[in-house]
Amino acid sequence: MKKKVLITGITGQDGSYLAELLIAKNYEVHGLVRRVALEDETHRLWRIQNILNKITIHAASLESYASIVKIISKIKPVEVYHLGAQSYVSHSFEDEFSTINININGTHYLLSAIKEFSPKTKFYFAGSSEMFGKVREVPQTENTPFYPRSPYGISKVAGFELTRNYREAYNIFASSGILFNHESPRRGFEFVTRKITSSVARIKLGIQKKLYLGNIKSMRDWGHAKDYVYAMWLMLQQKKPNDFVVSTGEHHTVEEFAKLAFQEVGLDYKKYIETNKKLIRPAEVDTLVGDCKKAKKILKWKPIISFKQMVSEMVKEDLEYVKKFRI
Ligand code: NDP
Ligand code: GDR
Repeated sequence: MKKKVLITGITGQDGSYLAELLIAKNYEVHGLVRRVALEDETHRLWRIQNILNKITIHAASLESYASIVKIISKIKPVEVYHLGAQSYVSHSFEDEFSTINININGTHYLLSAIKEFSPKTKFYFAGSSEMFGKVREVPQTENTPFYPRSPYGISKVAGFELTRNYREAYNIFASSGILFNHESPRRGFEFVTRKITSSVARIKLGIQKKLYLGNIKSMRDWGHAKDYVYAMWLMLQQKKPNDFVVSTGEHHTVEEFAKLAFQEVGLDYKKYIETNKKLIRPAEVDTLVGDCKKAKKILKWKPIISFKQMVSEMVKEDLEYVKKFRI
């Protein structure tokens, strides 16, 4: 019999890659999807269109304990990957309350439902480098103290602590990945990398003139989502639950990303980029770079796709996308 797995956030960047990985590994894949998304399949389910006939979708809400209990007790999954979240840091300043509500309660409800109705289920929590925020040391490891700088970061610290507490207090197999930024052609358009690569494509094709950005000196440790979902799966295949930093160990500024992306199409980024103060966050996280020694040693994981390859892939796919849809 196939192993059953539940993914929250299956319609997102990571959820879609993880679902493909788990289908290939012969799991029976279930996804929690909110009803609003099901009502607008073309726009909201685009990342999983090609696998819709291979997965089972459950309409539910991370805001409702009752709906989560229903799914967990019905499926009793072997593994749960909890990726569903309000994941856009900027938006978390605009809507603190719903970010905190969805991100913390959603995690809490899942952990509680697992404890009560399926205690053997292994649980993965999508922690984030945003938990390090105003970094206490460079590079950041599993032992670096947290100092979140946004409602999003705060919600992820709470989720991380809940996950640890369920592991220690109730013996649940609950692990957290502390994942640094990871991107792909499936990244949401609001994040800086996709904003840049889609703008590069539109500028190259003559349908956009300028690209407005906020803090271009900000540094991120950018990896590829495909590599990172594999690390999530590895975490739940271990004998014991644990927390792992997943990163490349390399960091680049937003400006460097833009320079490379424009170079891909033979353009000089300086001619097209302008900064806009409105895009600067109330509190910024300037320098994130992770040390993933522990993941390398215990999970035998390492990133495969390089920064350059990733930027190139994103620009190429956006050129195709813009040519096709002219948007
Ligand atoms: P995305 O923003 O692409 O996907 C987020 C997912 O969460 C979507 O499926 C979305 O559904 C779902 N979601 C949002 N709100 C709700 C809600 N109220 N109820 C149910 N589902 C909801 O994120 P990523 O795939 O990039 O990230 C996956 C997880 O990993 C997130 O938790 C994120 O915070 C975390 N993370 C991401 C990193 C990255 O660099 N990508 C790094 C570190 C952590 P819908 O399609 O309906 O909007
Ligand atoms: P981040 O990603 O906040 O790191 O969170 P994002 O791509 O939004 O920002 C990265 C950096 O770029 C700077 N920046 C801009 N950002 C956006 N979105 N738009 C702009 O125009 C712009 N100009 C400059 C930002 O200030 C920031 O410093 C992502 C999300 O996936 C989280 O869910 C995840 O937890 C973290 O990565 C790790």
